[in-house]
Order: sequence, then C-alpha cells, then structure tokens
Amino acid sequence: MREVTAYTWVPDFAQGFVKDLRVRWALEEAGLPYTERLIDHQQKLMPEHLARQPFAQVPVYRDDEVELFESGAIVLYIAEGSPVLMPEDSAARARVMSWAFAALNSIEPHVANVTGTQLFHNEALWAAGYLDKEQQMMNGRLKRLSRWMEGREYLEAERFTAADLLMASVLRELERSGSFERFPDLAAYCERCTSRPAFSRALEAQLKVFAAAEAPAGF
Ligand SMILES: N[C@@H](CCC(=O)N[C@@H](CS)C(=O)NCC(=O)O)C(=O)O
Repeated sequence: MREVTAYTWVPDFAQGFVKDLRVRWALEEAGLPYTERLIDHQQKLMPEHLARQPFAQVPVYRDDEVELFESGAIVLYIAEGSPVLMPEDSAARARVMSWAFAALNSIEPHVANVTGTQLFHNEALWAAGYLDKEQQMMNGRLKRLSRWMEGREYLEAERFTAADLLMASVLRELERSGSFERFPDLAAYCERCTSRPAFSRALEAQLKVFAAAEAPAGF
C-alpha cells in the first residue's frame, strides 16, 4: 500500500505546481503504484491531518512501513529503493543527497521569494523594490548553478537522479515568471527532466483531480 495525500482542488495558478507532484513523479519513475487520499482546505486544518503534517500542508506519504511529510524527504525515501532515482555506489548516493538539499535549500527559497511576490503581492507598493533585490539574489544562485551545469546533462554525471527530479521541480516555477530568459541552459536542463514520461504521468494525475473538482464557494 502506498498513499499520497493531495488536495481536492487548488486555484488555477497552483494547478500543476502542488508539491505532491514531486512525490507522484518519484513514484512514477520508480514504477510504484499508489493511491490518492484527497483532502480539502478545511480538512488540512483538522487534528487528524496536523498529526500527519504539522504545518497543515500537503503532501503526506504513507506505505506499509512509514508515514512521511516534506516532499524532499519523501522523494529521497522513494529513491532509496529505486535504481532509476539513486545510483548504487555509496559516494554517488551521498552526492545525490547534497544536490537534493541544494535544490531545496539553496535554490528553492530564492525562487519562492520571486514567484511568491509576483503571484501574491505584485500590486503592493513595496513589491517592485523587493522583487528587484530578490531577483538579483536568485539570479546569483542560478548563475552558479548554470556554471556547474557546463558540460553536464544532469547534476551529477550523465544520469538523471532524484536530485534532478527535485531541482527541475524547483526550476520549472521559473517557466511562468520569465526568469529563465537569462538562463537558456537551465531552461533546457529543466525541459530535459520534465520531458520524461514519468513526469507527464504525474502531472496528468494531479491535474485530473482538479479537472473533476468544483471551485469552493468564494473562489
Ligand atoms: N516544505 C513542504 C512544503 C509543502 C507545501 O508548500 N505545500 C503547499 C502546497 S504546494 C500547501 O499545502 N500549502 C497550504 C498551506 O500552506 O496552507 C514540502 O516540500 O512538502
């Protein structure tokens, strides 16, 4: 039994970007079937859900052995048992960990600051100045990532791993913000990862849920 908790519905801007997508993608890459447990935005605040995800978010993952929250931890857990997502060699596995944390800790906060400001605060008086500074910070990180990627197809060597899954999940947020224009190499890398059939299946599975749902009153 493998179960992924996700939302019944999210607003348009979030559809295709909710973080259960990373988990679905990892499961698809690993060839592991799963079921969905769908909750709404009231249920995420209930004690039952908070006992599983202390921050009232999704995803949550459960199988016969573990119950986990945090998409990065879940992806790495799935990757542990999948040769598609994790190399065999122990040093190479450790490098995948390094890059997984780099994606979530060194890149994602900057991407989130920029895309979050654009999505939620674009009209605010302070937004332009803040966005300018945050974009500079983010571009600094992307420039260093771009240098690292010179001559590489994937983060570590020639093969796709869980680290690429996480990095591409973070970078694809930039497709809609125009921030990729300065980094065509990173855009190509992201496309290389998301053109994998497993990603398409995961995206389709998330979007199918929203297509079948009705927006709650007030949206
Ligand atoms: N660090 C968490 C973040 C999870 C997260 O941001 N979940 C969002 C959906 S993508 C959520 O449930 N937001 C609802 C909320 O924060 O109230 C992870 O990677 O799992």
